[in-house]
Amino acid sequence: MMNTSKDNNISNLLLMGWTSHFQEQLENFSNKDITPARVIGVRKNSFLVSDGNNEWLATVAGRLRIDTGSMYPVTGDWVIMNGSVISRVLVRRNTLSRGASGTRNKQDAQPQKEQVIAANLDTVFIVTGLDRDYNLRRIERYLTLIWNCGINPVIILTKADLHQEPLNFVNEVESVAFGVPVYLISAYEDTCLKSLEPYLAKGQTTTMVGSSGAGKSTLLNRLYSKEIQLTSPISIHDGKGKHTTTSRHMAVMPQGGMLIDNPGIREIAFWEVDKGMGSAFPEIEAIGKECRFTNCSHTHEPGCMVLGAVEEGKISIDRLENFRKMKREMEYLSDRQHKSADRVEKERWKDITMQIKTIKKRNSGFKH
Ligand SMILES: Nc1nc2c(ncn2[C@@H]2O[C@H](COP(=O)(O)OP(=O)(O)OP(=O)(O)O)[C@@H](O)[C@H]2O)c(=O)[nH]1
Ligand SMILES: [Mg+2]
Ligand SMILES: [Zn+2]
Repeated sequence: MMNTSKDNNISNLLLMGWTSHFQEQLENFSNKDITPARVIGVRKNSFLVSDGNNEWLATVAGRLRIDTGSMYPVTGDWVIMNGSVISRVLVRRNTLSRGASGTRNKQDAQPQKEQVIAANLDTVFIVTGLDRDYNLRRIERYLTLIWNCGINPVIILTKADLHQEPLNFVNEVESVAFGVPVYLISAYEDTCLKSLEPYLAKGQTTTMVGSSGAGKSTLLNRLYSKEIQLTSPISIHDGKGKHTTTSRHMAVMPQGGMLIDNPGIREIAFWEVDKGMGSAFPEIEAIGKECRFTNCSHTHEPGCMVLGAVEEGKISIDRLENFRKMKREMEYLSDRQHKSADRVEKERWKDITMQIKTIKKRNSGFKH
């Protein structure tokens, strides 16, 4: 059979991560002559899209802009194009989401809005520099965030060249990572970069999260073998990055897959509440099942097995404190999400009651 241009297009899409999940959504379109594309960059209201053959700039249809819900296109989204206008965002496989910063109010310590960092991901690299950026508790937070979103985390410890014995960090991180792969790399010395290649293979989409200055863009450049992203030194005063990367950009890598660079994250606020805690703190959850009280908060209760494990040195108190803090945040979020679901239900009943009233009125009018 001849290779038609349509077949060519599909094979290009497959390389970019197109799957049956997206193909099936096309079956619902009556017009069969449609162009799917992937959002590979977002800057305010302009989007860079690619069909694997060409890249072009796009805007969104007015309808999508009004409906500012979570279906506004983000980097990694698969969309339906109408020339240079995005007319539809296809249902996502997953999203890496967090609570948007700056959306808390006084009464509420938790964020009010979701921020989707990227969509349709296979892996998230947690990039940590082995300088002042290194922080076990922050790694635990990232793990919880990513597990909550149902995506696979991978931990990358970079700047290994700064230390004589960088393996000590790996051992420490592995003790809180519970089977999550940990890679020790140096973007300066190209150490172990080859071991990251499976995450960049054809059809794979990976995104990077981490603080500003962690070394995300430097890593992308090294893996790409070309300086495609700007980088800049961290401040000598506080060791923090300068927020060099300001937009989300997806690079189609020479290895065949896609790697998304992100701006440094200042604050890891949760949005999704799912299995994250259980996956990030499996030993606390397991020991916690043996506590005397089923809803034990592992703070002061008699017969608390978790506190016992801390006493015996099996669990560090810092780790337990981080667990408790996150648990409180999750409970609060889930509580609020249930409350708002209740509110929606109440409003629905209000509507129905109104409709019944109108019908009754109309009917009584007929009698006269
Ligand atoms: N010693 C050492 N320095 C590194 C390494 N990787 C990155 N750096 C340096 O760390 C600094 C910050 O790197 P960037 O890649 O700009 O960091 P980023 O994570 O992209 O930061 P933002 O874009 O601000 O979020 C730069 O000066 C890099 O040269 C490494 O492997 N070893
Ligand atoms: Mg950067
Ligand atoms: Zn307990």
